[in-house]
Amino acid sequence: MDRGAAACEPPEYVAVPSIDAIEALLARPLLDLVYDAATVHRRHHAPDAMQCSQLLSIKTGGCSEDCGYCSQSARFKTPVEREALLDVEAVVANARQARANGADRFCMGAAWREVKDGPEFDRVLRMVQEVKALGLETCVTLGMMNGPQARRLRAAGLDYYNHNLDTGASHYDQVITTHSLADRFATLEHVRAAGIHVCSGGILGMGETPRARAELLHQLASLSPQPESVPINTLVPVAGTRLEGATPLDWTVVVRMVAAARILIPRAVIRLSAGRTGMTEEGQALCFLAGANSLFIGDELLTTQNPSPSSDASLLGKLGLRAVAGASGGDREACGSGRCAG
Ligand code: SAM
Ligand code: DTB
Ligand code: SF4
Repeated sequence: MDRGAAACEPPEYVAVPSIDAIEALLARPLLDLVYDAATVHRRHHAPDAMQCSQLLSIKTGGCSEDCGYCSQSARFKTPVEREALLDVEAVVANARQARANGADRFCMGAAWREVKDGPEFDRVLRMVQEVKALGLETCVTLGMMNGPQARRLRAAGLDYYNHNLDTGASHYDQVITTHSLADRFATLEHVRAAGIHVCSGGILGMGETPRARAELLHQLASLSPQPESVPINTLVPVAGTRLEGATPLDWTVVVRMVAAARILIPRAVIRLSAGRTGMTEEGQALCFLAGANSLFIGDELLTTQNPSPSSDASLLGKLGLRAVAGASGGDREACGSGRCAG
């Protein structure tokens, strides 16, 4: 990245850089990269603020798709059993507990290829309405959907839709063959057009090349407008899935991806998402310095383990981080030079 005048270092990109440039950004000396990401982070976000969401799997297992990482695909023999869509009351009780645990956003996930109109979708709409009425931000991840479905979710009070690009275009077909990257972009367009905030990110550690990681960041940063929320997941290997034996990543790869995401998508909330059980406190702290400002809290993600609430409370306490709604301290852009995209 070019260095600008001392008054506004590091400059932010005014246009999304090429994939080559992003690959070079990811390969910079780690501490230089983290330093620049931390500077960008502090320009746009309160550095002591951590947004906390809690997840619930509202419809588990039995999914038709072949996502190579997923415990919920019916194509793999995994420890996860197929279950029916939960009742609204059970979901609301879980959301109340999440609120008591300190979450300000409640994310509901369904092991569906796509949303289908009918009584089950109507039930999800009631879940969104009732969780919203608790004073929580609402998020769902239901697979692909069309425009009218997105508009109904918005009308029910949905704040965020999570739909990940998962990996770079050159690696995508090695991970998923039953729906395409183009399908994913189409769903994100429906989300955006309905006025729902976009939550989209990916998974590291699926055997992808550094080039594919740069492609993923390029794809995410090129969404226009950029996503409000970017989850960076590390593969949680699940027995029976195609990727159960994937080579574990070095922790520095995660830090680099968080830092580059922060630089390329400066206003987004960057979520250090699945995979924290495999990270040290020190590794997570470096991710927070590099710009990660959102976490999932609670013992479980959808079907796999997350760090315990007490260990997370201890970590945030040690680092002087506070759980806050939204996590952004507002746009802290101070540079008036016009060189910075802001
Ligand atoms: N079926 C919907 C879909 O695929 O969009 C929603 C649920 S799906 C489980 C949500 C996201 O969780 C996936 O897109 C993927 O990025 C992430 N995920 C699933 N299994 C994972 C794993 N084992 N490790 C890391 N991330 C995972
Ligand atoms: C996201 O990017 N990560 C979350 C959420 N969006 C839905 C899901 C992580 C799932 C990890 C594997 C599991 O628990 O099944
Ligand atoms: Fe898992 Fe979602 Fe893929 Fe289904 S579509 S296999 S739930 S990631």
